[in-house]
Formats: sequence, structure tokens, C-alpha cells
Amino acid sequence: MSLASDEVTVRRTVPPEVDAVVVGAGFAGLYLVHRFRQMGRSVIAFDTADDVGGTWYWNRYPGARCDIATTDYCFSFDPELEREWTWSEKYATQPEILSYLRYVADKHDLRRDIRFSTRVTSARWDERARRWKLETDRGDLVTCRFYIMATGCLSMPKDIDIEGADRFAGAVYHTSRWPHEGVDFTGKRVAVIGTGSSGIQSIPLIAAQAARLTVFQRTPNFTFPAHNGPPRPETVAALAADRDGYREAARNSRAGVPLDHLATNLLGEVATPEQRRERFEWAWERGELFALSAIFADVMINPRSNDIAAELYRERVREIVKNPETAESLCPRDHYMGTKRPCLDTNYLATYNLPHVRLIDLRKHPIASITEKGIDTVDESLAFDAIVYATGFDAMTGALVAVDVAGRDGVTLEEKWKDGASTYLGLTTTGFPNFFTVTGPGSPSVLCNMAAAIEQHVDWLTDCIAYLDANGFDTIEPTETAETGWTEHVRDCAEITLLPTASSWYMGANVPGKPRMFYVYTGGLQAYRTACDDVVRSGYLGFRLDGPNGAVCNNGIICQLQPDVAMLLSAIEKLNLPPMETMSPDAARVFTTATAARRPAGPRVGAVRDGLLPGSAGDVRYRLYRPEGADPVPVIAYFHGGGWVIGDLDSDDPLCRDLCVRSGAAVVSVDYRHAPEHRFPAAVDDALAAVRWIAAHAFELGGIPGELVVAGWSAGANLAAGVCQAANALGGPPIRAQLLITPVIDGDTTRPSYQANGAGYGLTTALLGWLYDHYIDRGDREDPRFAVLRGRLAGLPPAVLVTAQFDPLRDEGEAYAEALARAGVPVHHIRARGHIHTSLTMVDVALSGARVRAEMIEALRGLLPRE
Ligand code: N01
Repeated sequence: MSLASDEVTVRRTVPPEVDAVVVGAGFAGLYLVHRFRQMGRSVIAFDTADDVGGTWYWNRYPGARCDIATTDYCFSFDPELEREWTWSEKYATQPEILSYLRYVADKHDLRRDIRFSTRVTSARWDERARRWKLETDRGDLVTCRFYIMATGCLSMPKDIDIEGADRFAGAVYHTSRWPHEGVDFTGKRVAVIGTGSSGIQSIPLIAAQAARLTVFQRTPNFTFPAHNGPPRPETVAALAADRDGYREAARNSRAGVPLDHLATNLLGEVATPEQRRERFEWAWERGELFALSAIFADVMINPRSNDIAAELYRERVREIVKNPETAESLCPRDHYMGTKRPCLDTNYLATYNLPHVRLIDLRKHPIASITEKGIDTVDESLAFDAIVYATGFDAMTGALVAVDVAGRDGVTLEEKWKDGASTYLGLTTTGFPNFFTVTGPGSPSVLCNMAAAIEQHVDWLTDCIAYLDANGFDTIEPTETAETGWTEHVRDCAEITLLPTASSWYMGANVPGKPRMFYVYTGGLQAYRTACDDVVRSGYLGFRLDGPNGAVCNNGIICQLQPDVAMLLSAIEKLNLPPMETMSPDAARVFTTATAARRPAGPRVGAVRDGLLPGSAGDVRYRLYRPEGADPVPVIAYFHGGGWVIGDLDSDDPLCRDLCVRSGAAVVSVDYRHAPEHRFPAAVDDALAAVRWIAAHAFELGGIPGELVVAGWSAGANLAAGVCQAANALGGPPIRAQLLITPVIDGDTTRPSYQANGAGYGLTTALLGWLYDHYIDRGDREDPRFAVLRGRLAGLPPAVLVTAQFDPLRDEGEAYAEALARAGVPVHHIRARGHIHTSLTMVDVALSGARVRAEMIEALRGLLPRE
């Protein structure tokens, strides 16, 4: 009998009331018990296992190891523990990690407050008592103020969903429920189903014993050699030199491991073939998951860049695996590299060169049924002595909803999350007061070093509890507003990456019927930590704190900017550039041109041609973008932004390409005369002249006569709106639709958005004032050719109008959308959440803008003739 079992026998009393109940005795549960004790709070933890360890208690299959270097994948809260414990390998084995967790439990005498072999079966919030009431499968009844689920992200095995699975008469194993005494496969015919991390780690070791090993693979995975061995010397040295500094750097890194300095600026498509190979070799040799996502700067966001890296990977598979058919089957093609959890392995691919190992590609030879003797594919019957299921988990939510947790009004977590999990910070959820999930859905968890993520969560939630007590509050619960905002932010972060494109367990796609969403926060640990700290600094923003002296609620949303826009703004702020309004117009133009020259070029279009068209006082330049193909297409006359002072055909070139590709229309970008050399109404007159000319020459431009859209961004949208009004008043040319992207509408700087968004979001109120002054006399500012809101709106062409949440011009755009609708003009108004004035047009820079442009073009298509 183990030490742990002795403890179970001796200490099976459960106090009826405690401050906190914790479910789980893995990394998170252990640290929680420790922290609560330190705070002088009573705590009891439950675990179904008969010892500590959590995931490392259960996952004992051969080859089970961590895939984050163990020098990082460990606690940092106890410096003494750090000095006492030495890891033997870069990636320690499951037994070593389990020994470590046992050591931690012993050192801090944690088992005293843990009840093993006990399942919490139900947890109900009692609103009157303001307490949670819990029951266990051993008949315990416990009341507590705080209920914390530290159940892990990957602890609930997925049901075996293969026909006939219960018929097999031989031995059956699941990697996540491996017998403690181990399994000897010597002389056995073994089947392994599943090639995720568990399969890939165990297959080489099972092959080393088995007489015959057959691997059933549905999806090939990307797997890189772990190059395991002693801990990395530079990490050991860095820890020895400055342990605190190293751990602090880890806490403030993206992945919870201080490796951010290894990231590259090299883009996959820009890299030369030699550079691509060099980066791939670096990742292959580095033996670190982090390296995969750092092969190219854009490998996780740009499909073409990812394809380049993936093809190099496939080449490597073909080099290693001798049988060409097997090699092809092992080449992943149905998902981008890194979008399903990639693996670190030891001799995985080479295992398929062994004569007694065979791969069955289930895409070509699906399983028909499991039989009493083995497995029937559609082509053959195979007999086995043992089947090993490495088929994965109901990840992220499975263990949470497995307990019957009912919050306020008896609503269960399962009911609340039936259409998808929603949390505030991955830590709390509305309707469930005083309830916390450690590494819950919507937190960085499995996309970073879990140990670092767990410590951050436990520190945050225990600090929060200390705050409640110190300030006389009984309960804490997030608001709907905060939770919705966070859920949107989690989705926004995921959507700028390729991650949601795969049918992965990150998406819940491996469990039939599970709502599909991206369950993990992809913004990184550092950004997440900042958000959590900002919530506290803002008086627990988005939480309602309740106590005998009343409730306090600073309702609101944390992280409202689109994540990439926030990054851009912070990068720009660091450049400490002079404000444009302190420059001369010429200097501002030079500056804009220099900035534009360094941007990504935008998508390829069928053809681009520059030309001249007659403006109202001489020729103006235009640039024609044609989609692929020779058929006549609708035409978009486009006016660039730049406040009538800066900007030109080049400044909006990537946007015009994007519009052309997305819409399938020809885009004619027009360069009108600029202020202050040519003040109002020179630009308006040029714009109208240009649209007349474009309408009259539609056929030569490859357009369909009469199918004309007038579009613009910012000041260009002001011109576009003015042209539509002029054409309406003059009886032509006919305009099918107008597309106004974050337009200037009347320049009324008294509107609230000029104050709220006037500084810190790129375009400033000060710069707008400078632009208006260069463009137009104060006495002319009510002229409807500038203040288009004052123009005649009835009869205008249908409009697609885009406003951005953090744009000083937002409110005038809103006002125009409303006014158009009131005047009977069909309006599709897109409110670009989390965007700034410039972000929608920053093609391939602010990636989140692509979604808005897609919506914009979709709306426009609805107004154009069908092909
Ligand atoms: O599970 P998985 P896992 N018929 O879901 C296949 C962590 N972990 O236990 O991809 C046939 O990744 C399934 O196929 P498909 C790590 O985060 C870490 O391996 O759905 N096949 C897939 O190949 C990891 O990502 C370590 O088409 C079926 C496999 O089974 C996570 O845990 C070690 C099937 C399941 O792969 C989960 O890993 C181990 C069916 N009916 C795990 N159903 C470390 O290194 C499923 N599959 C730290």
C-alpha cells in the first residue's frame, strides 16, 4: 500500500464547512491548497485518483513526457523547492513529473487537506446562504464559500466512438487510463488507434516490445524530434544566474517560457529558398514546440507561409520514411501546421521503417468494425491481442460539465454552455457566484506553459478572494457585458490566426455534437496577465461584488480593441513619432510615402494600369485594377484617404487590390487635387469629373456600363458621398451603390467620438483639425459638398457604410447612416468593433480588418448584379 493510500485511510474525515473546495489535485489543485493555507483559509480538495498528480497520475502510457521543457514546466512559487529539485531530462518522463508533484505535496504537507478516491458529484449554489453545497460519491456533504474547479484541460477521455468496440475479447487500454503496473507487449499483436501526442509518444515504445504493431491513423500530425537529453545548458545557466529574473521573464512571455527572443521577423513568402530551409532546420533541430510557431513570423497567420513550412516538413517525412506509400500517408495535408497540437517525438517517423510496424491510413481504409478478434477495415480483417486507444479527450470543458454544477436559479454549467462555453477571463462565468475555473475555457492554458498559466490563475483568484474579504464583500460574479466582451475578444484573437481553421480539439471538433468554437485564449500569457491585472486595477472591472453593505459593480469590457490593432498601436507608440500636425504638408507627405513603402504589397490582381483622366482643371492620375479574366465586370470608382492633404494612388494601393480581389470588380483609384495647394472644392470637382469620365468609359475600362459603385475611405469617402449627391441632383451618371469607409461626414468636432477617441487611436482630433484647416475655410464648412449630412439624401444610391468603434469620425458616420436610412436610402451599416480609423485599410497588417472588408464586400455584392 502506498503512502498516499495510508493517508486516505487515516484522514477520511471531511469538514462540513470550509472556505474553499477545490476539485483536482494536479498542479493547480496542489498550489491552490497551498495558497489557501497560506492565507489562513480552510480548504479541502477532492480527487478521484488515489494520489496527487492530476494528468500525470493518469497518463502513464509508455513514453509519456511533457512537451514543454521541465525546467519551465514546474512551480516557481517556492524558491527552496526550486533549489532542492533537479530535473534529469529536458522533457522529463511521467514518473519523474509525478515524483515531483508528490514531493511538493509532501514538502508542504498538502495531502492533509486532500481527499482522494472521491468524486464531487454535484455542486449547487445556495443563494440565501451565499454558499456552495457539494456532494461526493462517498456521501460527503460540504458547504463552502468558494468553489474552484482545477480539473485540467485534458482529463476527460473521449468516448470510444468506433463500431463494435465493446466486442473485442483481447486486452484494451486507453493511454489516459494506463494500468499502474505497466503493460508488457512482448510477443503480442498490438493495434494503436490515434496519432495525436499520446499515440506519437507511445508508438515507438510499444513497437520496441510488440511482435507486430499496427497503427490506425485518421489524421497525420506534424511531429518534430524532441531531441531529449539533459536539460538545456543555457536554461540551467540562466536559472542559476538569476532564477527570479528567469521566472519573471517566463510570466511575462507569450508562451510562459522566456523564448520570445527566438522569434523571427522573416516572413515565409519573402524568405529565399535558402532562408526557408535554414529556418526549418533550426526548428527541426531545436526540439521545442515554440520553434514550430516561430519558423516564420507569419507562419501561424498566413496560409501561404504555413504551406511553405508544411511542404518542407513533408519533404522531411519522405526522407525519413522509406516506404513511399506510408510516407505519403504520414504527410499532413488537411490542416495547417500548428493548428492541431503538434507533437515532439522520439523516433516516431523512423518507427515505420521497422518490418513489424504497419500504418493503416483510415482515410483510405476506414475501420468497418471492431470484432471479437481484432479490427476489420473495409478491406481486411486483422487479429490483435491488444488494442490501445490513443483517441484523446473531451478537452477544455469535458471535466467541468461532468460535475453537476448548478449556479443561480439552478441553471447548470452544462445547460449554460450548451451552445458554447462563455467565461470572463477563463476564470469565472455569469450565474455562478464565487465559482472559479483554473485554466478554464477562454484562458491561455494549453497554448502556453501550463505551470505558468496555473500559477497566474491561482495567484489571481486567491488575491481576489483576499480582496473580497478585506473589503467586506461576500460574493463575486462577472457581468453579462464583461463576459460577452471577453468571449468576443477570445474569438477575435483566435480569428487572426489559422488556428480555428482545423478540426481540432481546441475547437471541440473531436467530440461529436460539441459546440464548435475556439476554446483557448490565443493572445499569450503576457497579454492575458495584463488583462487580468487591468481588471483589478480598474476596480474589478466587469465584476459585481456583493456584501452586507451593498453591491459594487464597475461594469465594462476589458480589451476592447482588436488584438492586432492594440499591438499595432503599442508598437507605433514605442516609435515616439512626431505628430503629423506638427509637420508641413510636404513633410507629412514624405513621411506617409516612406511608411507606405514598407507595407505588404496587398494581393495580386489580374492587371494594373496607370492612366490620366480629365479632372475639372486638368488631368488627374488614375490607377485601374482589373480582376483575373477578360469578362466585363462592375466598376468601383475609388477615392483615397489622407484628409485631402496627403495620400495618393500608392497610399491606398493594397486596399484597392484587396477591394478588386474580394469584389471581382474593376477598381479605378483616382488621384484628385490636394490641399493646401488646391483647397475646397477642388477635390470635389475633380471627383465628380472623374466619376463622369469613368461612367462614360466603363466599357474601355473593362466594366459593365451602368454598373458603377462610388467608394472611398476617410476624406475619400467624403468625396464619394459628395459625388453621389451631385450625381443624384444632376440626374447622372447613374450610380449603383456607394461604399463609404470611415467617412468624414461634416467634420463636427463637438461630437462625442472626437473626445472619446481623439487621442491614442491613430487618427487624432488634433490631426483632423490640421487637415480641415488645410482643406477648407471655416465659412465653407456647412457647404453640403463638405458637410454631406446637410445635403439632399432622398434618392441616393444604396450605401454600405463602415464606422470604426475607436475612430474620432465614428459619430458622424453613425449620423449619416441614420440620416440616409431616414431618407429612405437602403443602408448596410457595419460597425467595426474594436477598430480604429486606419485599421480597416491596413491590408495584411491589421489582419482583423479582413473580416470587416469581407463583410463590406458581401454587402456590396448584394447591391450588384449577380454573375
Ligand atoms: O489526443 P488527440 P491525445 N477513429 O486528440 C484519433 C496533450 N498531450 O491524447 O485527428 C480513429 O490529440 C484522432 O484522429 P483525428 C496535448 O496537448 C500532451 O494524443 O481526430 N481515430 C487523433 O489522431 C495533446 O494534443 C502530451 O482525425 C480516432 C487521436 O485519435 C492532447 O493532450 C502527451 C478516433 C487523438 O489525438 C491530446 O492528445 C499526450 C476514431 N474514432 C497528450 N477518435 C505531452 O507531450 C480519435 N481518433 C505533454
